[in-house]
Parts: sequence; C-alpha cells; structure tokens
Amino acid sequence: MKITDAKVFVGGPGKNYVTLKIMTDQGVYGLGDATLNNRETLPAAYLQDYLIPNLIGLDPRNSEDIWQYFYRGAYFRKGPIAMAAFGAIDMALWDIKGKLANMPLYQLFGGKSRDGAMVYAHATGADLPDLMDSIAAYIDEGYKAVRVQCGIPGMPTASYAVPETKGASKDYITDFSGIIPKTEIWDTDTYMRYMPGALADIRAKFGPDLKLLHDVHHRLTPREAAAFAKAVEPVGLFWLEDPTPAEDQNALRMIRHHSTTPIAIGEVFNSVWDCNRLIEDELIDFIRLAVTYGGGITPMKRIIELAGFHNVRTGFHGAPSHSPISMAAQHHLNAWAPNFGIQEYLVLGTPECDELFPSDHKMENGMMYVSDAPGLGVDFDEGEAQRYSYKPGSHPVVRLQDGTMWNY
Ligand code: CS2
Ligand code: MG
Repeated sequence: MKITDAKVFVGGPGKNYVTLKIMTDQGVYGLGDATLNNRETLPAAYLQDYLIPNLIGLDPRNSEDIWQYFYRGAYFRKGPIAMAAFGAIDMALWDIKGKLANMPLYQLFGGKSRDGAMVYAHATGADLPDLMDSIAAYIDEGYKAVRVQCGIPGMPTASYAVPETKGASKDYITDFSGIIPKTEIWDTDTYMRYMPGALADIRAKFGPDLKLLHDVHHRLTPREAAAFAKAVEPVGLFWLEDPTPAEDQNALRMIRHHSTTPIAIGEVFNSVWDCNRLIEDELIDFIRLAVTYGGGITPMKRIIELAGFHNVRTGFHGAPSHSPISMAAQHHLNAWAPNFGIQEYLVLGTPECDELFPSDHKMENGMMYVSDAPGLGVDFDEGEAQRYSYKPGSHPVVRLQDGTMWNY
C-alpha cells in the first residue's frame, strides 16, 4: 500500500483550521489536524514544503516508523510547529489504519473504558454576577463541569477570557482584527485579593457537586501560585490550571508542598520531555497536552500511559481553536484511556463547522459519546473548504502596570 498524494487546507468558519488529507493507492484517505493557534501558516508550510514530498510512496500502515522518520530526521527536536505538522500526519495515518481495520480508533487502542467522557465548557463574565449567569446557563444545558473566569474589580483592563462589558463576547483565542496583538494589563495583587473569594462565592451558590475549574493562565510566580492554591483549598476545585509557567518543572514542588488543590498543566507543551518530571514526581494531577501540537496519537498514547503509572489523569486541551479532527482523535483517546480525567470541549458545532467536518461524535448533557465509525469518525468536505481561506489574527499580549512584559 502506498501514499500517493497529500493536500493541506487552511481555513474554516471563523477559524484558521489546518487540515491535512493523505491519499493512498487503495482509495482510502486519512485526515489530520495541524492547527497551531495564531501561527497556522507555519505547520502548513512545514507540511507542504518538507514533509509531504517525503510522504509520497511510503506505506501508510507504518505510522510508527513514519513518525520516527520525521521526528529524528528533523535533527532539531520538538517545538509546536514541527510537532503540529508531525501530529497531522500521525492522525491521518491512524485514520487510514482504522478505516482499513473497519474499526473506530478507540478499538485499536484497547476498546472502551467508559461510554461517555465528561467534558467542560468555559463560563465567563465581565463581573461575578455575569459569570454566575453564565454558569447557570451551562448547568441548564446539562454540563457537570465548568471553567469559571470573571472580571476582577480594579484590574486595569479585562482579564484573560473575560469580556469588557456584561453580556459581551471576547475573541480571547483569535482576534481577527489583524496580526498585531492587543495589549492587556495585569496586576497580580488585585487578582490574588479578589479571586479566592469569588471562587468561594461560586461554590456557595452552586453547591458541592458542580465541578469547578479555574485557569490562572500562567500569571503567577511559584510562590504566589502556592499561596493561591492554598487559599482556594476550601473551594474544592476540580482543578487549578496553569497556576505558574511550567518550563521550570521543579517550580511546581512549591505548590505541591503548600496545597492539595488539584493542578492541571500542559496545553502549551509539545513533548513528553516538557512534562516528564511533572508526571514522574506527581507534581500535577492532570496532563493537558493536545494531540495536535503534542505530535499526534502515537506520542500522546505514550504520555497517557506514563501518566497512568503516576496517578496523573488526562485533561486534554480543547479550546475553541481546536479542529473537529483533533478533537475526534482526543475523543477516541478519552474513550480508551484508563486514566481519563476530563475533556475541554469548545468546538461547539456551528452549522458551517458541521458542514465542513461531518461527524457523529455526540455531546449530550456534558458527556461526549465517541463515534463508532471506522477511523477518526470525522470527514472533511473539500467543496465546503473552498469557501474559506487563511485570515491573520492574534490573541492579546499582557504587560504589568509598569510596562513589564508578562504571560498571556
Ligand atoms: C486556554 C486556551 O482553553 C484553555 O485552557 O488556556 O484557550 C488558551 O487561552 C488559548 O489556546 C490561547 O491561544
Ligand atoms: Mg488553559
């Protein structure tokens, strides 16, 4: 069996999805996703200029060797651009494998460990009452878990993922007004003084059963993060996400030493070497790498299995920038993984998105039910794709009040 061709498509309804389609001499094709949020043209170029010419003629069933060929052959290791390009190829080859076996991918991983996989959405508000309304709306839709972010009184500008005014929305993932990012101003003391109390009010209002997640979005130092995690222990969060930048994996020891609040980290990572210490020393409770910029299903399965030896559960990234293709790959991993935790799910099916990516993965009452179609269980309408093209966009950057560059 041989790969005969491959095509890359950039674009989508309100998004710059990077979709790879690999064709074979047996007519079976595979789909992969290389969407790297706000840098989409880069993995697309890597695929078109370097990887696709090397794919032609290879046997698509040899997905492991092809992954090793590209990873080791690149010489320069890791990085989100390369791993997103490798990830798209890997997803497409697994899709082909599933279609050849006439099995949904979760069957090839080891079958189902659960029927439904719990998901969470993003509740947000310009102020706490606004956020409370947003949480109530998600509960009415049947969600068992919500991420909660709200405006902070006294903060110089709106905070991460929070609209400027009540009821407004915010393009915190990609603002298509241009490639030059807007600047937000952050003040840690204002946040530290307000947010623990706001989270306690949310818990008091909605009771003990609702799973509450909060994303600090890399904004605190390890010491501040330890103090914050300790202060919110009584809230009983499902997880506190990205409390501090984790390039320094050892910094997480400070948080672990001072608090039992569950910690989730990993969405900005792209390799097991970014998180092996966090997992092996059990410095986190959930690993968040995404299958796209984590290099695909092949490396992600290894990371899931490493995490399983160390009481670390999965909590894959699933922001609005994620393609239905990479989400489909994660739905199959979530159905199989014995150490599944939760799935972030914001690919809310707009009619245009469903037209472009037909699929029968189903989200109901806050639970995702994986497709039983062979392979990934998602398709791609090339005709529909002609309606879309790349649009430059960016998310904000963050500075402190004195102008110091900080973490978005
Ligand atoms: C966020 C992301 O979903 C999350 O947990 O951290 O949406 C993040 O803000 C975006 O991916 C940034 O591009
Ligand atoms: Mg996050």
